[in-house]
Amino acid sequence: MSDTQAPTGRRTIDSGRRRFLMHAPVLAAAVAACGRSEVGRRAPSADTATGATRVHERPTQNPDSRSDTSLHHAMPSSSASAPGSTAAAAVAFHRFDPVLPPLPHQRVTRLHFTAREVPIRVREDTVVAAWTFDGDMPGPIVHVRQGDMVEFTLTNAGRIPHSMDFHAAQINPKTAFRSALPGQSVSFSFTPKYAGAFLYHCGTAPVLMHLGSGMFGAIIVDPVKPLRPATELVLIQNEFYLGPPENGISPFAYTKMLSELPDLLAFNGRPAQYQEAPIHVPRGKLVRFHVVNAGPTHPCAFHVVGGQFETVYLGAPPNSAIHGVQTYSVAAGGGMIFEMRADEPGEYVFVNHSFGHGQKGAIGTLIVDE
Ligand SMILES: [Cu+2]
Repeated sequence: MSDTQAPTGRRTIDSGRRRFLMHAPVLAAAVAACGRSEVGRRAPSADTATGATRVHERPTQNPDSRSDTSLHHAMPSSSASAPGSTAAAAVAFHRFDPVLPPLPHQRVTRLHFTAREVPIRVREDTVVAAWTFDGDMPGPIVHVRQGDMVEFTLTNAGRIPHSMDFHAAQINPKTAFRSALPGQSVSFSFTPKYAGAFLYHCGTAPVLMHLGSGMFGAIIVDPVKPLRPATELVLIQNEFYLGPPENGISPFAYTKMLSELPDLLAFNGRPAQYQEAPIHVPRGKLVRFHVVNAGPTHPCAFHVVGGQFETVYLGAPPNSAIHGVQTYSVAAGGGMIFEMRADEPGEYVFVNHSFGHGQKGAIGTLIVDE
């Protein structure tokens, strides 16, 4: 992240560049599908000096966001692959830190994310061709305060269009959530009106493909009056739909996404990573889970074995709280806040209690220390 601001402005589609991209067959299909609405729905004008086809920005339109409601998109069977020369063996595993970062001191948070397509090792034997914000899946955890301003810029360093959709924003999506073409940037600002745990994701068509390929993360919005002190964790569930590996790297598979039978699930992008390396919390102290479900399709029935939730905030805290809860389902595209404490030390497994999905990786261990 940085506070660099990139300008937005007129977008140019260079037909020569597009022809060049078409030489990579898998990528070409993704480019064609993702860029189709960009080209087909805007009136291009010929630039007689360069021969390029220029498309003028129309800030009141965002054809890409139609994918949220449209039903039919011709898509390739797999996503754009990572570069063929990238050896899967060189991609190292790293655990995703689940700890909520501290609130910034300033009242304006400036974020600059970069959209990139990179391979990520999600477990010892699996490297995926991810589409990412800032090179990881999930993207950076954002922590802000209700009523404070967020100034956001997305720069697209990828090879196909990408965009950003913050569920913490109330804003005209046709302008703010429009796609940035490769090499270009989009900027917008918003002020979160409600506290809560919110999803962010790429909204470029088809959203299923972009969200399902790794372009998601969480923005945690604190209420104006802080909640009780707690150990605060962020868990973002997602599903994996993978095609056969190419050069040891598994592409995401759009047709599998449509079939809704995931190969794997995970909290924070790596199946069962917190069983391999558990999360430690102190005995008798409050633990607050910010559970966000990136989906793209299935709910997350969040449960802690051996625990009960003192409080679950169904909507913006501190209101809409329910108490004494065993399991509560977080919808795809949703987020909820769960609070518990354990008085006995031990190993408490947290899980998606839709157990087929827990078994596929939506599971981890909380160790309550002496
Ligand atoms: Cu995208």
